Amino acid sequence: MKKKIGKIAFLDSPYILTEPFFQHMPPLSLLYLTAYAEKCGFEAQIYPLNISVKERRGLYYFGFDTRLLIKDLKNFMPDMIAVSCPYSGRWPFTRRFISFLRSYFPDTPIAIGGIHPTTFPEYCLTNSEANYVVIGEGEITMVELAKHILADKSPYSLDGIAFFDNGKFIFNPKTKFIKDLDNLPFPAYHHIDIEKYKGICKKDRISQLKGLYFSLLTSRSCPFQCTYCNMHIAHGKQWRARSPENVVSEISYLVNKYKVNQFAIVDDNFTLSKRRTIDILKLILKTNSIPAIKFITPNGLSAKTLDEEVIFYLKKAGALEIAIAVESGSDYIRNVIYNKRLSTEKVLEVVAGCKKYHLPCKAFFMVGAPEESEETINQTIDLIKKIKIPAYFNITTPYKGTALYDYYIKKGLINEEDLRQGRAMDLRLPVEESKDYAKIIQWRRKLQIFNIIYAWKDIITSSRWITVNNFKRLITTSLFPTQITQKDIDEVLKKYIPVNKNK
Ligand code: B12
Ligand code: SF4
Repeated sequence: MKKKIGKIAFLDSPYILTEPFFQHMPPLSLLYLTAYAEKCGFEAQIYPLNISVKERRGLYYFGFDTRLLIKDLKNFMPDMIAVSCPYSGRWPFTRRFISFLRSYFPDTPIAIGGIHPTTFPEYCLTNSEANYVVIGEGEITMVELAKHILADKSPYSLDGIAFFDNGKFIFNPKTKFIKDLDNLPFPAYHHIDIEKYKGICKKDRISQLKGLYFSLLTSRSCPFQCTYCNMHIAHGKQWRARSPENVVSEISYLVNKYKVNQFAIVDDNFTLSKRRTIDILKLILKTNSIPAIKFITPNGLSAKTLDEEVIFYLKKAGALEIAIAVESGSDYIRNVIYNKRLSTEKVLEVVAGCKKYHLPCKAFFMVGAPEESEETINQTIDLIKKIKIPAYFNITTPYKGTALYDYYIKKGLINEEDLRQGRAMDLRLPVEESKDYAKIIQWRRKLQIFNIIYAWKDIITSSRWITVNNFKRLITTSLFPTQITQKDIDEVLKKYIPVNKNK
């Protein structure tokens, strides 16, 4: 066997949530990074989270059995450790987790990546014991970084890197993105204990899919400019798409190798090109090596890219449910504040199309935009009454790198430090300091109650999938939401991520 050029350990980082929402598969980012590092001649190992514990007050902790993890890592003896921080709310955990790793591996270079370090590279480096931040899309930079370190060369000239060099902060923004995604290897599922995940998915069913499913990423980025979205800082402004043949060959590979025929399509904008979407769906239907598959789109499709023909093919090719991002019932909030460029008529048309083809559809909304008021909340209620589909409500979060962020900072509505520390991050983390917090929570609850009345009646009386547990979860999170406080975070960190400097 050809000798590997070095070893990289890719680790997820722990988190807490108010729902038992364990990751049903390791994050795609790590699966892609691992696969690419292997393709480039590295020995790579992926370490997904392996414990989930119900904490007090309805909080759930997802993390590592740390003793086992250290044992495994010591056996592997990586030349480099790479840790993911996939969203801001995880930062307090990622940071502590890095200190934990550092106490066992004092000299091993640690790189971090994901949207939060990408947004705040200098802060994340000065406030953790990591050595490098890989900015944005990470496959190529990560491999180049590891090669530089092994060759004892400074990564000074790499695209998309941040680090300190003798106290001087070096920051090279991300400017080059992978043009032809068909050249990437498929995610490294061969490193995953599939049986274990089958168990998790069986026990904890949160979507319409029954049992194990795989995530599929058929494209990266999105050309739209919603004012609350900062995905561009990781994946650039240009939409890059895999060919239908490449996507379908991945599906065929996964179905045949793992005997799993369920998928979650997690693109930023899967349906942007109508031609490509329909080509993928038709190809799925005519490929003999693929039996009937089922899929969902958990992070939302752009409603303005959908029409009856696309909905027809989505349903025909196996969509069990789609989600659409509506964000507000107020045209003003949706189009002026959020820049969605999506009319209420289009939302109604898409929902009607889904009803026509019996494709269950759910809607995502946000609450708490600048200029949100009783009036705009009532407009959202009016829309819920009309569409009568299940709706989910997140709190508007002005991530750095968005137009909304600039607005919030200018108006003094948010403190950048809260965002940096991963604190002001939707309802799941403490944002009680933010000025209109209590009002936003009240609005959200009002919307949730209307949603239960108007949408869930429709579901319960229809033949749609629903479980007692899911319904219980909806009622509990709507009427008695648990709020995570800083104290909860501190306690969980101490309890589950021990940091012992004398190791
Ligand atoms: C798919 C997705 C999900 C899926 C995840 C499915 C799965 N199996 O992984 C679901 C629907 C579950 C989800 C949930 C949430 N998500 Co989400 N999600 C996304 C989405 C659309 C794509 C992520 C993805 O897989 N991309 C594909 C991979 C290949 O790209 P990537 O993750 O960016 O990774 C690349 C680079 O970032 C980098 N990289 C990443 N990690 C690392 C680590 C190292 C060491 C290195 C070197 C590089 C590196 O290299 C990777 C490969 O190129 C992003 C938007 C986006 N495009 O980033 C939002 C996004 C990440 N999610 C977001 C949020 C807020 C959430 C939630 C917290 C929402 C909520 N309130 O519930 C939850 C968290 C739930 C949880 N338990 O983790 C935000 C984060 C914003 C922020 N600053 O925090 C994003 C950016 C969307 C947004 N703009 O609002 N999400
Ligand atoms: S459509 Fe989605 S991915 Fe595209 S800019 Fe808007 S929120 Fe971001």
